[in-house]
Amino acid sequence: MEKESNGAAENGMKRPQIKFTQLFINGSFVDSISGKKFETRDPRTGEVLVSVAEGDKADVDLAVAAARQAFDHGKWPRMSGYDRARIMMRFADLVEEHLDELAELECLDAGKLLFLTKIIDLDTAIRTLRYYAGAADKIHGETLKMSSEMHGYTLKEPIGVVGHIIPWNFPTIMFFTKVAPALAAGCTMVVKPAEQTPLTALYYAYLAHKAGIPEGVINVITGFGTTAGAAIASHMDIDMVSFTGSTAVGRLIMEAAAKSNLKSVSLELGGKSPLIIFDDTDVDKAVDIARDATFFNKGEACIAASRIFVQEGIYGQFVEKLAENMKSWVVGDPFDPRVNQGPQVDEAQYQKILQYIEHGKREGATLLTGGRPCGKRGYYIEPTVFTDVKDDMLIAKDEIFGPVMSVMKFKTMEEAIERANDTKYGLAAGIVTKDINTVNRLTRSIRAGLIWVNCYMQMDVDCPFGGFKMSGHGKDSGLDALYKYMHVKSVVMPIYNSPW
Ligand code: TXE
Repeated sequence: MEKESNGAAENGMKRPQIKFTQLFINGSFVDSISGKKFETRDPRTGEVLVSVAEGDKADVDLAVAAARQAFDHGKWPRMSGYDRARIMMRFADLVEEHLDELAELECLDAGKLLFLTKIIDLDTAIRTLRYYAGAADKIHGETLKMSSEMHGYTLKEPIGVVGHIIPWNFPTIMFFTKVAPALAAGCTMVVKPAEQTPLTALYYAYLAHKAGIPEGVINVITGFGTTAGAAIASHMDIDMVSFTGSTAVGRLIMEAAAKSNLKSVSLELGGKSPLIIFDDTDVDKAVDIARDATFFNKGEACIAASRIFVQEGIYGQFVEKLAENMKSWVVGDPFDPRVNQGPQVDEAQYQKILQYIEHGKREGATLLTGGRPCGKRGYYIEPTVFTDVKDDMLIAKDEIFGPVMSVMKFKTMEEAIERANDTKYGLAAGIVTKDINTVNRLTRSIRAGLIWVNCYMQMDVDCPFGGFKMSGHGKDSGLDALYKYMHVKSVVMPIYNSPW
């Protein structure tokens, strides 16, 4: 592993201008009612970037009132799908026009690699808007034959005011994955970005307004989970909460929904996804797949493959090649195109990951690479690979959410299936093999919402995304996500004029 980190970081300190730091409510940027602000930091240095308005319950109330008014009496839900689509297309064009600046802002706030943020995160944002714009005028129900005297039809209607609570690992993708289908459905919304990464969401609110999305349809409240987030989850005037984050907070959100107005809840939570590599595979390719599946986005991905099961026939070779491969992995300034891995998002995540690494060492796993913080400042961690990991070790059970890989050995397919499923999570899984029978058996036996075969992390806008078990329920992306923001209403009438 090479360390570019702080030499490059110190010389090339990029700082895009930060234009928006206030809450966005009812079409305007405003300070929080309390006047409070919080700091967001540059993960490369830990230094404060800027102070942002700290919204809490009172601001959420204002934002919900605006969204409620826009839903109950405004144009957006009543507009034709075609007109909504045209505005969403303009929104996508504006994001495209500002792509470079937005990507820089995202990297500055989240420590993500700049070149990947442009071609993955921003590209996904634009395509997500265009995909759901394309769906906005194709929403229709069904005709029901019913009995001989009655017939009917269903109407698909927007669910109402939606609260989107999103995390910090993919701030842009999460924003559009939640907002775009809800817009297409005709909903209005309040978005709460994560406190670690509030900046791009405010910029998107500005662009949405500029594109012609009416006042009150998108409101953005920056602030903390226990105040602003909790106020959204328990709000009596919000019809649905769509949440991505930790399993612990997902549970709190369901609880708050149950105790308030029984709002609908969609949860995309944590994971501990297995990648199963069979003997019959090309070991070099398997190493590449495993490396990217674990270390992409510095391991801050809910779908990261954090349990790598390798069949015993190639285990030794795999471990050897992986150690060799990791020597060219570069940690450093995410603005530098030669870098593979930037800093973790904040001090809390950085400390959490380092604690897990220490746990792994104490539990007796073999440290193959990494295992330490790196760089003179900022939240950089060496890409860490543990081998000879046992299923009952903490590093094999908990979601670490950092650049830490656990490699385990297995003998048979049956054993691999059982061990892969032996987790409370069920978000994603990967299989690497040349045998189609193995593929068919495993894709049907593994309990996870998304299974990759001979690849990993490949996604597209039309691919439903969401987990089983304690990884949550409800899908983001694809048409499933559009329908989750809609109610089905049934209308029934007599076929012939009734006699009375
Ligand atoms: O998550 P939180 P954190 C996992 C990952 C990570 C861990 C902790 O393992 O290390 O969670 O990260 C808002 N009511 N994931 O603490 O707290 C919060 O403000 C309402 C996996 O950052 O779940 C933020 O906007 N909202 C995950 C969002 O929830 C609350 C991505 C996520 O924060 C709230 C992120 C409350 N009581 C973390 N408390 C994934 N699935 O990709 C917090 N929030």
